[in-house]
Amino acid sequence: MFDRRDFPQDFVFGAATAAYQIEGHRVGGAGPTHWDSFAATPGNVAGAEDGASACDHYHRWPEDLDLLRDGGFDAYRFSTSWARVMPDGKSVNPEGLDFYDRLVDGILERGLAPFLTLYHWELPSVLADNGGWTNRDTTSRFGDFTRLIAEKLGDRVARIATINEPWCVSWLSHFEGHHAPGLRDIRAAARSMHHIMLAHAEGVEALRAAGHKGAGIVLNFTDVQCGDSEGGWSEAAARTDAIMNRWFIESVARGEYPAEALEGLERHLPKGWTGDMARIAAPIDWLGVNYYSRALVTEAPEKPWPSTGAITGPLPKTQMGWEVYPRGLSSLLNRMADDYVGSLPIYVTENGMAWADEPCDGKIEDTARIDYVAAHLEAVRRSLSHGTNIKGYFYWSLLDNYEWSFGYEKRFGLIHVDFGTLKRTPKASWHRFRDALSDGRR
Ligand code: IFM
Repeated sequence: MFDRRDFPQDFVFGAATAAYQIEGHRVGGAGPTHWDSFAATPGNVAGAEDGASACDHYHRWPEDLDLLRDGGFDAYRFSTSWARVMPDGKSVNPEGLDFYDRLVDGILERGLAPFLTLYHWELPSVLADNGGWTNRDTTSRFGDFTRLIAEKLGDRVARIATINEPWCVSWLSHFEGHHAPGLRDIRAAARSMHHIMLAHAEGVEALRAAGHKGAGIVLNFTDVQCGDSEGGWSEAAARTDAIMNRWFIESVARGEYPAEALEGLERHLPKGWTGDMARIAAPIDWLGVNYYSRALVTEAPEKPWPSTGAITGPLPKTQMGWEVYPRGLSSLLNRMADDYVGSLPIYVTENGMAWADEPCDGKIEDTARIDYVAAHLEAVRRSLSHGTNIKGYFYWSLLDNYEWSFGYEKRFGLIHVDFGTLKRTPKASWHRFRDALSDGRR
């Protein structure tokens, strides 16, 4: 079982959310996003559900922040919706900006540290109409958005991440078609993979220009393994690792894209891309690591590049069908430090599991989640003993919420949300965190 006292004094425990997944997008003058139209297209999202009402955090944020504070947490990771703040991608919606202003004050008033993510996927529709992340101009617009947020909130938010999970924004959304805009096109994928990293560069530059000293990025990593031979490595695994993991960390840490990914993507990249790499590799102040599971990859020579397939592993799975594999977290954290970022502070910015939680006599006994967290925190401890400079752990997610193309069925929260009444009920895992964090509070 986990306990705050088993971690360094300054180790931060938090929980994470994202704007579109919890706020309720139809209120407060927010503009349409590419997720609204993606969800309205039959077959894309379970039940064609969207983020229009979500958890109504827009109105209920004081109650949600109270639950975070009462759970003994130190920090809150949230995101700012671009389409709420700049509904047409250009002009400012003062109501949207004020919402985040009050939210940040509310976080601070409760003694929590705000960790802000600028882009967690709700691209304003007008920018999507112009090609979204396949269009270089979107990266400059992202710079404008960053400047606005930095100016309004930068004085009170010590850590600001530019992009959440660029692999999901680009490959998953433009090659695999699982997320908005739902494309399955290798050229669009390659361009968006480069432009999302360039947007990160624009974001860091805007933060620096505003004098901000806590710029970071949140990357999602999967422990890629060879599915054809246990414990082995293969070219298919190397290609997948290059596309899922190395593309993003190597561009930030070294200003390079891996050869195993360029072999299929280079011919589709925008002209002059190499000229952007030094900007992408500008120093950052911290790295966010999101981790959920491993991937078992097979060779699939019958398919076009990257000619890979996947197999389902034998380990116990979460409601998402993802294997529970805590060992992958320690090896990825150590890999980040050993191969890429050295002693740069690393935060586990997301880790958590979905489970089909339903209240029984007013209680939710999510012991599987408690075990999941304990095993992953143990993995973090192993990395700390290895010498990796991990400064915090954020559970995903504070609340059950809109799980993108899965709609509202997959429940990741420490707090159950009844999507009919919007009633919040803390699960046993929230109580477990409270016991672990409140004792020995600094
Ligand atoms: O819900 C998502 C989140 O928006 C980004 N990281 C993964 C989570 C679970 O799928």
